[in-house]
Amino acid sequence: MPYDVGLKDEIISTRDKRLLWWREARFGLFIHWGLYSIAGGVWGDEAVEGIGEWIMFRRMISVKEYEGLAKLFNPENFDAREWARIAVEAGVRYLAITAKHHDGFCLFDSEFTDYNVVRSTPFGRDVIGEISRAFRDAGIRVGFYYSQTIDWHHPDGMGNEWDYDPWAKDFNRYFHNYAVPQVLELIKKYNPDLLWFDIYTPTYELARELREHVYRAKPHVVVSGRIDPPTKSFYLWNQYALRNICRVLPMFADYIQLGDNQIPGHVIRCDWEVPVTHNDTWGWKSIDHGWKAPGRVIQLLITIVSRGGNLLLNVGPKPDGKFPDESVQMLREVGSWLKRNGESIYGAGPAPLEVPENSPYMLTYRPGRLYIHLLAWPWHGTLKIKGAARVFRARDTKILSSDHMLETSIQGEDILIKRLPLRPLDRYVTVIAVDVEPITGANNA
Ligand code: JFZ
Repeated sequence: MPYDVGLKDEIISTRDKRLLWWREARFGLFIHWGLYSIAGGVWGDEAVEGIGEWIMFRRMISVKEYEGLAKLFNPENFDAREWARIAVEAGVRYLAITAKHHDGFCLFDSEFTDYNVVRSTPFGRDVIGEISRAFRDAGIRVGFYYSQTIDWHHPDGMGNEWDYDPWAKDFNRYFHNYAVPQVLELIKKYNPDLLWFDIYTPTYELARELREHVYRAKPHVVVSGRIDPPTKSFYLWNQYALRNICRVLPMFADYIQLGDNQIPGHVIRCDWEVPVTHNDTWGWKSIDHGWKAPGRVIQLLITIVSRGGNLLLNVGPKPDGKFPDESVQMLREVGSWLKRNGESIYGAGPAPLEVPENSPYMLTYRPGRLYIHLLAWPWHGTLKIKGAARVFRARDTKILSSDHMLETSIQGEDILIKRLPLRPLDRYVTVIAVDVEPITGANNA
């Protein structure tokens, strides 16, 4: 069916306006919570390998048996306002929470299935509704993760061939009569700022149809990269293609979604985001203790923003509704660093300057100000920013979090930062802010 060229042009021409808040935000909170959180990576007293939310698939648990978890969903410690308070303290600017993951269980009161938190659990409360209100009241943009293709519960969804006969499946019926109506239901009921689709839409036509439905329902909702058809993955996993990814992606989305925990080794000068786990699973696993230290998360945030992207950092709440203590502590530390240095992250992006391999610093930039993030301390008191004098004239220079003024000078094509204190001023990453004037016509990015 020929597509509506006018609508395509309108969707693409309004993308920049839609992304204004998202480009400023830079740091989002991902939450994976559902029936898999009750299993916690264990089934039949046996630890199950891999990411926790895939337990139904890994053990090919029957729909009937897995549905039994719904009877156990009663998170007595769940408090959406507590989650929102932790998120504010962490300095996140937007949220993406699993409204429906691949297991098909809905954390919202859907009229299209009783397999949801309100109608099928002793808890009986509309989690997505409570979360949406609490986070919006806290000033955080609200987004929903929605699995539009894989659905191990629905007979026509993709991915469950152990309960259902693949010959009998009708995916188009699933997509048109269930997935798209549920997405529109989420928009109508909860008014999200972002829809985070996963893991792809099978064909160009279906991806285009879903994009058009969403745009018509709410033009300014931001749509993540995994609405795009599966060919998008070919570009993600080829290093040469990744360098040129802005030529082809996003297709129907508003920004590119890299692979899970995929940190590019170079700047990508268009809109992209990477989802990152705190440990090694998205959904809670009681046996996964591989927590990233706060300093590691801060360095990941700096790396991602310095290469042009957004960090979507995940928390997998426990079955009782509490965030893991390790996640609360990490988020508190990241938030305290952002309170001191957030100007170098929020609304910042890559500098018009290549950073040599293995540099002891990373750069972010906004017009008029260059931010130097020190990964290793220059103990001799002087720091060389390679090639910077080709691009900028340096003016006032200071330690961002303390206003401690520093001196600069030019050495060939480099800018030298001098009179650095004898030891790092920040327990994680000290940031230097350099007021700069671009040298017209110069850019060696
Ligand atoms: C998907 C989900 O299957 C997973 O459970 C989790 O929600 C994660 C955030 O998203 O996993 C993916 C999807 C896409 C890629 C990798 C893992 N990819 O494109 O490389």
